[in-house]
Amino acid sequence: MKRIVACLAIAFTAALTVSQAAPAARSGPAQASKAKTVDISHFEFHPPTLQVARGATVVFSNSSGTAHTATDRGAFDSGHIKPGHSFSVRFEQQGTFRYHCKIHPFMHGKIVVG
Ligand SMILES: [Cu+2]
Repeated sequence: MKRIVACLAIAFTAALTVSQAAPAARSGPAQASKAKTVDISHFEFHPPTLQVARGATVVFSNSSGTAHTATDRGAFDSGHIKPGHSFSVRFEQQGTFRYHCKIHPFMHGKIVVG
């Protein structure tokens, strides 16, 4: 089963790297690099606020029946994530990333990288 990851959006800043569940090749201080998932359903991001460790990959998984985006202007933009598809972003810098869906601007979420 081939997993299609929508990686159309290229990271716009050096802070983020778009990847497909890339295993951390780097050694060094134990940095959590597990993938955490934001589920997109019912026109909401679940959970609306997700806390992750620096270096973590967040997978935006669209389990709804319509396309959505996960967009943080200036940081990352998934482009349209079709139903059943997902998009991954690796967060390599601390901070709070507020994102929304460009198709449904009332959809908001937040990734807190600590
Ligand atoms: Cu949407």
